[in-house]
Amino acid sequence: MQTGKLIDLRSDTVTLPTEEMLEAIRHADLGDDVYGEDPTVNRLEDMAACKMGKEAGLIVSSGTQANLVSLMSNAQRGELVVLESESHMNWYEVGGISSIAGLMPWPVRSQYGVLDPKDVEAAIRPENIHFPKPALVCIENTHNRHGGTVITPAQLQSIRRVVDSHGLTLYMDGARIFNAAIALKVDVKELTKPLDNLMFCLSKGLCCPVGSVIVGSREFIKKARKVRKVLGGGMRQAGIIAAAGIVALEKMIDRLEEDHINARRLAEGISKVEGLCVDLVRVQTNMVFFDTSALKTSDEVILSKLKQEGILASTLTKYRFRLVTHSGIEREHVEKTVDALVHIADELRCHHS
Ligand code: TLP
Repeated sequence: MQTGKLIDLRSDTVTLPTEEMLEAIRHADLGDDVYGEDPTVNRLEDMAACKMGKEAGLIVSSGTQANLVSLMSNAQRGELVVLESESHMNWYEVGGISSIAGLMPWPVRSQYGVLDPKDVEAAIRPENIHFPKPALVCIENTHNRHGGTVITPAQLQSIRRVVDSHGLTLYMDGARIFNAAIALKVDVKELTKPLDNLMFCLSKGLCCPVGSVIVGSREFIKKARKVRKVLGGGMRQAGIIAAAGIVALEKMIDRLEEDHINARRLAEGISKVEGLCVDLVRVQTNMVFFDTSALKTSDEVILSKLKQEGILASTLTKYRFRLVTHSGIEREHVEKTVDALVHIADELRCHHS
C-alpha cells in the first residue's frame, strides 16, 4: 500500500518500484544515452519494439512527453489532428498539442472511448483552400476518462481502413495498452498491428518509478529522438530508468489481471450501495467510476470522509469519482473501501432525510 497506511485508489501512477526493480537499477550497466551508449536503455528499447511488433523504440520521461514527442514527429505545425474528445491528450496535457506542437486538435465524441469510423471519416477534411491539412488520427487504449474501456482489434482495424483511405497516420496513446491486452486476452501485437506508432507507460500499472516508451518505424523513432532532444528529454544515464522497465516487461504484465478482478469486485460492491451509481459496462480493466449525484453532497465532503476512513480517491466532476486498482491494492482493501462507502452513503442519506 502507498502513502503510509492509506488505501490509495487515486491512480495506478502511485505504485512504487518492486524490490527486483530496485536491485536491477542498482546493478544496471550505464552509459550516455544521448550518444546512444546506454546498454540498458538500448536493451529496453529493443525489447519494447519487439513486444509491440515495431522496428524501434525510444524511452521518454513521461506519458505526456511521449504524446507530445509523437504528435510533433507525426505531424507538421498547422496540421489537423483528429482525437477522441475525452482523451488524455485533449484534457490533461496542458494544451501542449497547440501551444508547443502547433497542431489543431479536432475532438470527436464517442461511446465508451471507441471512435466510430464514420465520425472519423466525417472529421477528416477534404483538400480545400480554407482547411488545415489533416495529418493524424489518435486513439487511446485503454481509455482513461471513459472508465478504462478497451478498444478491440476489430474496432482498430475499421478505424485503420478510414485512416488508410485518406493516407493519414494512426497513433495510439497506449499508456495502459497491457491492461487492454490482458482484458481482451489477446497478444498485445493484435492491438498494435493496425497502428503506425504508439506509446505505452512503464510507470502506471507496471509499477516503474518513471518512464514511457514510444515505438514505431526506425525512421519515425529517429525523428522522435531529435524531437525529444529539443524538448529537453535527452536523459544521459537513463539506464537507471530502463532497468526497472525491463523488469516490468518481463514480470509485471500478467499480474494486471489481479487489478482487473479487484476493480470488478469494487464496482459490484459499489453498485449495491444506495445513492451510488456505477456503469458496470465501463468496468473493463482497472478503473471504477461512480456517480454520487443522488447524495447531493459536494465531492470535497465525500473525499474528506473517505480520507477519514483511510481511503484516497480522485474526482472528474463534482459528482463523478474515480478509483483505480493496482499492485498496492488487495482484496481486503477493496472490501474496506466498499464498507466505507456504505457507511458514508448511509450517513449522508440520514443527513438529508
Ligand atoms: N494519467 C493520469 C493523470 O494525468 C490523469 C492518471 O492518473 O490516470 N495517457 C493516459 C491515457 C494517461 O492516463 C496518462 C496519465 C498519460 C497519458 C500521461 O502520463 P504521465 O502522467 O506519465 O505524463
